[in-house]
Amino acid sequence: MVVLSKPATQQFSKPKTFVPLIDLSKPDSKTHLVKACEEFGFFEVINHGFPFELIQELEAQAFKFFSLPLSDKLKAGPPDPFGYGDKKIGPNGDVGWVEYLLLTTNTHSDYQKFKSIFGEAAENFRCVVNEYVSAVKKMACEILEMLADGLKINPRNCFSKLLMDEQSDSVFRLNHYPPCPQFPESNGKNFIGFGEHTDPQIISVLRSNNISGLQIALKDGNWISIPPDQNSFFINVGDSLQVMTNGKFKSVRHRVLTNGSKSRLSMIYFGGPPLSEKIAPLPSLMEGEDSLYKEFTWFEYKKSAYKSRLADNRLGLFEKI
Ligand code: GA4
Repeated sequence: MVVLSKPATQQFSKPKTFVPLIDLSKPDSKTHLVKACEEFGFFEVINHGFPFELIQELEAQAFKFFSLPLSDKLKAGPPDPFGYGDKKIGPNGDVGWVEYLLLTTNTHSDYQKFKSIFGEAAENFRCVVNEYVSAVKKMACEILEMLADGLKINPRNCFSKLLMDEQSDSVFRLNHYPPCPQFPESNGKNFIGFGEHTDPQIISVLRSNNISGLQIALKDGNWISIPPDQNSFFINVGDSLQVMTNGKFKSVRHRVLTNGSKSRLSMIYFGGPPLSEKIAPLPSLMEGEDSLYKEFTWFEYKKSAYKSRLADNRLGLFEKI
């Protein structure tokens, strides 16, 4: 009998860019992860083992949804807080050249909205989303555990347990940036697809098709463009992780610019804690330091975030003076 050996997992390497590129298959990646969170609050990961078929499947479903007539898509809205949204972002007057689906990760309260337009296919759409979300949550938890190792914190699930909790208040988002016509008032500059902001949660895991647009702000306030890569995932430190590390990790300000001719599609998992969770620096990271932040629960932070404008410095309200 011939026993066929499994093909070795394909390894990828990429030319170096400005943004930290972390190969998750390397034994020293935890040190690089910590450094990236301290310096940028942002990094790109490769060799993550995420099933590519799942990405393709979800991308196909998402494009199918976004290519429906607007009148149909609006039936799946408004995003209050889950459902379809067009141009309006959040409840306080922010707008962008984007349409999106905001989805829950652990309940199915958005299901009825899709049933009305997708009919039987709603079931399949939700199944693909659920599979993607459980795989991306697994990756987010592995990264958070590597970060805990890199910071030498015990137990290593101190961050990941918040995402694993049944009550975890996580969100999943599909963003579609249609090609944006050049408006005379834009003076040749790109329009804003999604305005600058930080993410309130613990960690965000983004994957996009090969279309550029994502930018992050450096500590000096300069914006840099992140070259897209459909095989990579891009990770953001969120406000809550900044607080839990007492400011050692930076919640990164980011935004998306539109493209004149091509559609950009991104899928983002925002890993959040349960609503009742106290968000405070981990004692083992304080080493005699005082907390830089007032005490608050995720519920309180979220409530305050939803009163803010996208570009606001939301954490500012919770900093000790
Ligand atoms: C930013 C991160 C996530 O996309 C999001 C966004 C939310 C929304 O689009 O409804 C918010 C924004 C995000 C932060 C401030 C508030 C809330 C829009 C807005 C103006 C889903 C989230 O959790 O916070």
